Amino acid sequence: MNRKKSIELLDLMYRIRFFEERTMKLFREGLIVGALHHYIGEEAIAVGACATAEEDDYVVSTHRGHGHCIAKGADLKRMMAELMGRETGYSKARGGSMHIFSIEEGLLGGNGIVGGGLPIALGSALSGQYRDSGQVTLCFFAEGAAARGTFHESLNLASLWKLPVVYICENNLWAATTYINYSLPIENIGDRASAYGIPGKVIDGNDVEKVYDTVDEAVKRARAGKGPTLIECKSFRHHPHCMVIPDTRPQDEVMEWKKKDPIPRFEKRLLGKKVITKTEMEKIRGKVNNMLDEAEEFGRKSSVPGVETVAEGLWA
Ligand SMILES: Cc1ncc(C[n+]2csc(CCOP(=O)(O)OP(=O)(O)O)c2C)c(N)n1
Repeated sequence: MNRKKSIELLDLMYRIRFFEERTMKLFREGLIVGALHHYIGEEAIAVGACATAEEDDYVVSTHRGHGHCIAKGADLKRMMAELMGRETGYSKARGGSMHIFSIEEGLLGGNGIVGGGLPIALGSALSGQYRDSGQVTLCFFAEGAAARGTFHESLNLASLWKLPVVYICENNLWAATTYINYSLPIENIGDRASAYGIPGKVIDGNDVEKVYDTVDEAVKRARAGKGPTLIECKSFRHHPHCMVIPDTRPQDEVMEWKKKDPIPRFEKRLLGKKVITKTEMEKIRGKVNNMLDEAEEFGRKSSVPGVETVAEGLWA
């Protein structure tokens, strides 16, 4: 991976991490309401995967979707405004954290329904194939969704029709408060690929370069008309399921995974290879912090939609 690309990936990982930290602060201040699921600890997956996509490729996200949106190029100001319930937000405050949608950026939305994104990705992949547009769909979901029927139905059809879609399973081991052993009888979700006759990979989801290389190969395969790939990325979220649920996970497990934090790990690798200096890193962090200051300010200054607009966007 060249220097420019490496720095771009690090920059995006900072954007996600700092965005998430800022939203925690705003939630505590009461400026963000509703469910807020943080992606901290999993940044390498969204960033590595989305960096392989073209601008007009599609991304289908989840309830834990801020990282996917930022990695695909969403505007931090409009995202923050959406979370703060302002009219300048991506969905004019109709969606909030879980429903950031932007067709211009190829973001086909987060989803409050676990496994709800899989059939949507099937549709967008079919659309890309039908129009012969060359567009690929990246479909993110987590291990909880791999136990749903939508997973089977989607992968079955996608394989049968050789649709241009890459399935990226973010396995963070816990579905809310349920440990993976209670809901899945196998260790690797990636192994299920063979049941659909497609390639399956099981990778370290905290290694951004590994994610990039693996998804890149799958995207090229999909674009060449050879069909889907299932990629399981092993990772962990650093924080509880969402802001209003206390952490029920063993704290020693959380501490162990924090040692594998994808950001310091990538920083260390880049410093070791002399791709970047500590001063340059500080500079990027400063820039991202400023962007977040601006996003917060934008949200604070934007108005809440007027009650007279409540029916806008609804079909009569
Ligand atoms: C169909 C459905 N069932 C249950 C829920 C409640 N719920 C919300 S998030 C969640 C856990 C999801 O776990 P996973 O898919 O592994 O994603 P993670 O939160 O770990 O990223 C559950 C059960 C839901 N939103 N949708």
